[in-house]
Amino acid sequence: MSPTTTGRQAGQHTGENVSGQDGKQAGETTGEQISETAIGPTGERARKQVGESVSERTGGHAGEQTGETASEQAGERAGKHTGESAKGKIGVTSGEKAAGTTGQPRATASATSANGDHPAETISGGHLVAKALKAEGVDTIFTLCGGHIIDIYDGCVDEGISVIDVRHEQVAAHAADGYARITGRPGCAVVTAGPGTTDAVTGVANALRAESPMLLIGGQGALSQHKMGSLQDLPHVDMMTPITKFAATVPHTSRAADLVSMAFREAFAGAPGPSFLEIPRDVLDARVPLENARIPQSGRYRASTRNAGDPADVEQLADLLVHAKKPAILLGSQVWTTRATEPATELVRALNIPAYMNGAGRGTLPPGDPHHFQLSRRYAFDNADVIVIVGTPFDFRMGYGKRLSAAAKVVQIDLDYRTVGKNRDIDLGIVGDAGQILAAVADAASGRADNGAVARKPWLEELRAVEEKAKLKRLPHQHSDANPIHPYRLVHEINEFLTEDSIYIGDGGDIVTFSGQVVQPKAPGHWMDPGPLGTLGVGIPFVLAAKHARPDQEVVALFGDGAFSLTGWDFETLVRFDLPFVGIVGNNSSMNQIRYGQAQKYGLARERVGNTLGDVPYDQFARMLGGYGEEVRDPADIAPALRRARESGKPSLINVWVDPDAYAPGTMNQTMYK
Ligand SMILES: Cc1ncc(C[n+]2csc(CCOP(=O)(O)OP(=O)(O)O)c2C)c(N)n1
Ligand SMILES: [Mg+2]
Repeated sequence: MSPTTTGRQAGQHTGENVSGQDGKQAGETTGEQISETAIGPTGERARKQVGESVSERTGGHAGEQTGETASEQAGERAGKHTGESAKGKIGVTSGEKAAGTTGQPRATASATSANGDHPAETISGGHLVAKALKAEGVDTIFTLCGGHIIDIYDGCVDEGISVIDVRHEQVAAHAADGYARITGRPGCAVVTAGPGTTDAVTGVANALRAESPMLLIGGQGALSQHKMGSLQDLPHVDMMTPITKFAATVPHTSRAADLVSMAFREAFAGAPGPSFLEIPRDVLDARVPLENARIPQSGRYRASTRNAGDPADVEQLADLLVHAKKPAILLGSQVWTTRATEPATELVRALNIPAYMNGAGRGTLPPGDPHHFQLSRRYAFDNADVIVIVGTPFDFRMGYGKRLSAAAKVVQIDLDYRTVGKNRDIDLGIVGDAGQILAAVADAASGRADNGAVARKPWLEELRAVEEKAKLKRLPHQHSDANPIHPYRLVHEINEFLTEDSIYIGDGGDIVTFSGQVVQPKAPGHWMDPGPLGTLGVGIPFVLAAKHARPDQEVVALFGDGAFSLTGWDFETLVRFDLPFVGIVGNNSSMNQIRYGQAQKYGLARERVGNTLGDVPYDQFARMLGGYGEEVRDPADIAPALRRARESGKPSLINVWVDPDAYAPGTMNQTMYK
C-alpha cells in the first residue's frame, strides 16, 4: 500500500487507548482511603489525603521495621473515608494556565495548611523530597499521578515547585531529560510504582546515553508489605541499576532529602546522567521529627566537578595545534553540557581551526561563521593532520573512530574517563570539562609568537570549497516545487523559518535525517535530538520541557509521523498548560527509514512489512485537542502555514504530506548500522 498525496483520509488512527488509572479504585487494593479536606482561601480545591495506615518510624534500619506496629497518623485524621477515587490533583487544576511557566506554582498552600494537621516539628518524606529538589534549584517536576507518590506533590505545593502532569510516564522522563539539557539543572520526573516506573524506563535510558542529569523518583509498595505482593510492587532498583549512575531505595523517612542530594551528586559526577530513587509508600508518607531528618542545604552538599585536565597534557595539545597545518575540531554535546561555547569559539578563532559540531554541540558557532563547517566533515577527517574530538564518543555516529585519517594525530577530550580511547587509539587524551580545558589550551597557545593561524588559511579555503560544492548539489532539491513535496524542500523551509531565538527539536527517522543536513540552529542550546539511543518519541516531551523552561523562546519541532504517534497524546498537555510551539509533521504515512532498509534487503515486493502507517491528518488531531492545525500539500504553502502557526499563539501541527519515495542520503547509506 503506497500512500498517495491526494485523497489521504483520516480513519486510520491507531486506536491508541490511553488509561490514566492505576487499574484500581483507591481504597480497594491497598486499603488506600481518601478523605477530602478543602484547602485554600476559597476552599474550592479539594485536598485529597491518603488515609492509609502508615508506620511512623523514628529510627533503625529498614529491615528492622518489618512487622512494626503501624501508627495510623493519616488514618486517624482522615475521619470520613469515602473510598472514592481521587478526582483532583494537588496544586494542579487541569485547564488552568501553568503559572509554572512564569516560575510560579499554580497553587501554593498557605503556611498553616502545609502543616496544619500536624505538629510543626515533624515532616513527611514527600515534603523532605520537595525541600531537596528546591535546594538543587529544581522548580518543576514532570509526573503522572499515582497513590504511591502524592505526598511529593503536597511537598511541591509548599516549596513552590510546579507540577506538570502528563499522559504517559515516558513523556515525564523525557521531559525531565529535556529540562536538564535546557537549564543545566537536573530534571526531575516523579512516577508511581510498578507500571509507572517501567513506563519511564525508556526516558531514563535515553538520558543515560545522552549524558543528561535527571532524577527519576518512583513510588514503591510499603516496606511493611515488602515481598507480600503489594499493588504495583516490582524490583525497580534492580531494573534501573544498569541504566542509571545511581539507583537506591530510600530506607527511612529521615533520609529522603539526603538520598535525593546523593542522587544529584552522582548525576553530576563525570559525564552527567540519570539517577533513580524508589520511595516506599510508608517511608514517603510517614512523618519524622524535623531534627532527625538530614536536610542538605542549597550549595552545601556537593562540589563543582569541573576538572581542567592535566596541565602537561593541556600544554601538549596547545603545542600540537600551534604546529598543525590542517587541524580540525569536533565540538560534541559536552560543549553544551559544560556551557563551553565561549572558550570553544575563542580557541577556534584564535588558532584558525575549522569546527564541526554534533548533537547538542550544534549551534556553538552560528551558521555563516568563518569557522563553522558541516558538510565537509568526512573530507576534513580524511585529510587533517590533527583532529581534536571534544565531548563526543567514538560511537556509531563517528564510525567508532574508524573514519578518522590513520595518519592524523587524534586528541580526545571528555568528561568521562571511560570514553577516552574507547574503540580507537588516540595520541592524547584529556579527561575533564570541555570549557576549562579549551580555555586553558587557548591560554597556553596564546604565548606563542606565531600560533600558525595565518598558515592555516589555505586549509580553511580548501574545506570551504568542499562545503560549497556539497551545498550546491543539494540546492535543486531544497528549492524543488515537486508535488508530492520533497523532504529537502520542507526542511529548507523550516531552516529559513527559524529565528535566532528558535529552539529546534527533531523527532523522527528519515525526515529528521534530512533536517540534520539542512537545519542550522542559530545559537548554542537551540538543537535537541534524542542522542545516541535514537529514541523516537522525544519530540513532544522535549517541547514541553523547552517551552516550560524557556517560555519566552520559540520552540519549533519536526516530527516523523511514526515518531509523533509514540508520545503525541501529550500534545494535549501542551494545550492544557498553554505552551505554544510550531510543530511540523513530515508525513509519509510510513516508517520510512526502516522501510528503505527492508526494500534494499528484501526487494520492493517485500518492502511493506511492518512499516506502513495510516494517512493520519495530524492537523485535525491538533485541532481536536485545542491546538492550531493546517495541512500542506503544495510546497509554496509551507512558509505561510508555518507563519500562521507561529501567529496562532497555540500549540500547533502543520501536517505536511511529503514524498514517501524520497530518502535522505544518510538513510540510503545506512550509516547508523555501519
Ligand atoms: C522508540 C523507537 N522505536 C523504533 C525505532 C526504530 N526506528 C528508527 S527510524 C524509524 C521510522 C520512523 O518513522 P517516522 O518517524 O515516520 O520517520 P520517517 O523515517 O518516516 O521519516 C523507526 C521505527 C526507534 N529508533 N525508536
Ligand atoms: Mg514517516
